[in-house]
Amino acid sequence: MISHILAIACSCLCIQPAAHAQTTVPAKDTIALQHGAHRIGVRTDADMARWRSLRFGQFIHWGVYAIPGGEWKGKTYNGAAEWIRSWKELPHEEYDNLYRQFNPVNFDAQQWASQAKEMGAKYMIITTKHHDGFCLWPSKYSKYTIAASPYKKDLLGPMVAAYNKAGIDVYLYFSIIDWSHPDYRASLKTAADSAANKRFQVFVKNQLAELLQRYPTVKGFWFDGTWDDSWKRDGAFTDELEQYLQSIHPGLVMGSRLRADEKGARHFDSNGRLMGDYEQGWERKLPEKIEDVHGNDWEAVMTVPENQWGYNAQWAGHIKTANELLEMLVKSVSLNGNFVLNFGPKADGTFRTEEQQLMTQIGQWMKINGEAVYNGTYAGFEKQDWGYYIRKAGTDSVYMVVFNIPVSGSLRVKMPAHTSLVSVSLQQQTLTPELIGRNEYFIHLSGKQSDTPVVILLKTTSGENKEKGNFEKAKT
Ligand code: FHN
Repeated sequence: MISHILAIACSCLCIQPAAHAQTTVPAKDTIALQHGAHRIGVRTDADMARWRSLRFGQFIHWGVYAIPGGEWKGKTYNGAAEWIRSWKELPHEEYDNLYRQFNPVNFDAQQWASQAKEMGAKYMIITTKHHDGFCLWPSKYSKYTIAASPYKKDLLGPMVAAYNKAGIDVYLYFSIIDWSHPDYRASLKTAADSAANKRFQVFVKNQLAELLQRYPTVKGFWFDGTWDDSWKRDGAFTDELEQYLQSIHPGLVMGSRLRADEKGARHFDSNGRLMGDYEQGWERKLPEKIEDVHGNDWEAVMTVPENQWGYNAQWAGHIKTANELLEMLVKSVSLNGNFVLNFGPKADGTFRTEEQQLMTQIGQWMKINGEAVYNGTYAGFEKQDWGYYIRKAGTDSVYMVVFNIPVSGSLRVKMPAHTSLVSVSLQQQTLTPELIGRNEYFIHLSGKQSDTPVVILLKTTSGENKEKGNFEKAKT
């Protein structure tokens, strides 16, 4: 066990057995596990507190798959663009030689970082290598890297430096699936497979240590592809790996996609307890209510189209708008989660116009209203149809982020027990709430329609409401 990640159960919220939204919650531990969760409740150290306060991240999927961009010889691939190598229409030898054309001459790390900053992102996650195995850094453990491309230069170094300079933390996405590596096995059927898998584990460990050594300012890893049977079978290895990475870079933040327990359970161990620092299963979906997250830290990752992460020249289906994405961000924060929005740059290192526009639109709102998002937490107020409440962590300030203004223009606010309302404001302008029930108000927004979410600040205080009113409970 790692002492600094051992957090003593701090409240009844923390000691509830963790459970994935789709699994049943066991009442108590029943199975003796050596490689299950090593912590009860959330991590309470400064590194984790920082991750939790950032709330909004940018995901970047970038690699040689940006060259075909979801198309090959006039045909369109139906899946996610970064999976195109698995399509029978594109022979492996051809895909595996695309790196010879990967030359992102227009890549400008400063520009990437400044547009992420403009959008309001406080952290970013970059695909150091995706399932195809192509490394964006010149790894000494692989020949299939940026060093072998016409571009030749390391992409990660300048990226990490530029984002850090812009005040943005960097996390490294790393795929355990590696289609390029001769020892990679999805499942282990023979003794030879097992031997190859052992060698592959050493390779993975070496590459991860190399990344930490090359880019020491990174804050954590974002693992992917850990659903393979070969990975799930060796819970002891995944546990040792997590501890090894923590030992060389104390404080790293790593989600629940890294480990399996000795019975092959992922995300949550066989007793239903979260393994890793936060729940990493919220991909292209969000929880509905606070109970769904069981007191755990969590993060959602989201695509702009339905399921495209890498660059796809032909975005199809519904394309999310800035307001939809802002609603997802706000909803996540209101439920104690982080929200990470994905972008898939082109092979030349530039971003498509639609993504640039989204970053600008989101950024315009964040510039004015970001204070409601950063360091935001669940507010403990009864949810209303107009939108979401977010509490600034550890304070009496609660933001109402309004996405649906009712036709009446009146927003219902029910104060939680033993909490009273001190003041209401909308961008420095004081609003006068109308008491309509016991500790229940209308905030009138008549005439204040808006194209973007409206943020109202409630200052509250603990204690009973002195403004009693004359309300009598109906006898029924
Ligand atoms: O297969 C990948 C997919 O391409 C993408 O990288 C996403 C990002 O979370 N992860 C995997 C699917 O879960």
